Amino acid sequence: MQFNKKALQIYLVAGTQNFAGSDAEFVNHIEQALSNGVTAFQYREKGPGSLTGQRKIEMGKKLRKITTKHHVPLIVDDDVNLANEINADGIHVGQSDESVQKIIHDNPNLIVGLSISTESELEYSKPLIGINYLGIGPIFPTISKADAKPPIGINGLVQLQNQVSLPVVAIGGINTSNCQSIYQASKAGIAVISVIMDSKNVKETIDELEGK
Ligand code: TZP
Ligand code: MG
Repeated sequence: MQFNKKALQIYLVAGTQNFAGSDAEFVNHIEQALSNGVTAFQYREKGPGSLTGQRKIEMGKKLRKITTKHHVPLIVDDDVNLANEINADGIHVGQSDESVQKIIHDNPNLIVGLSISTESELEYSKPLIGINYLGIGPIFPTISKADAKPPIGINGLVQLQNQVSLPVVAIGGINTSNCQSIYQASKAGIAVISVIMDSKNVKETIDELEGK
């Protein structure tokens, strides 16, 4: 799958569990983000309060419509069946998810992203062929992932990133106050949940993340 790394600049990750509001308000909030500068969207319906079954599929279809309308790639977290069912552009997997090499082999048309948090996870990823980008983090402490690994800091990001040639997106605890420190140290894009999902003014928040 051809992948433009510019999509990683401001990568929004979210599921309904990350939003205080109805399903319809969630879709509306995501659409605001898509129309104000978000460059990729990952549908990550996971953890307490998340949708399952048919409701997750229905939500995925709505998100497919709005991402297509705004020309933003749609990546599905850790659910290849859903990714195929809603005709998503990609799949994002973690270390413990279904064999990454099998996913790549079975889904040659999907963008594939892999999460990396440590040196040993990086070593695991090196022989894999066909990954399009790496998600590295958590960089800072996060409230959005219950089983997050310890934060690796900006030094950890740079150390891991220096060992790979794949495009990288940094994730975990990134907000409007600390994003500049990432841009100064690294060419990685940023992936965020709460700074956008909790924002009362999505346009202003994204402008700040863009350094405007
Ligand atoms: N993976 C590592 S940290 C994280 C994920 C999904 C959560 C990021 O959320 P936030 O609110 O931007 O810290
Ligand atoms: Mg996972």
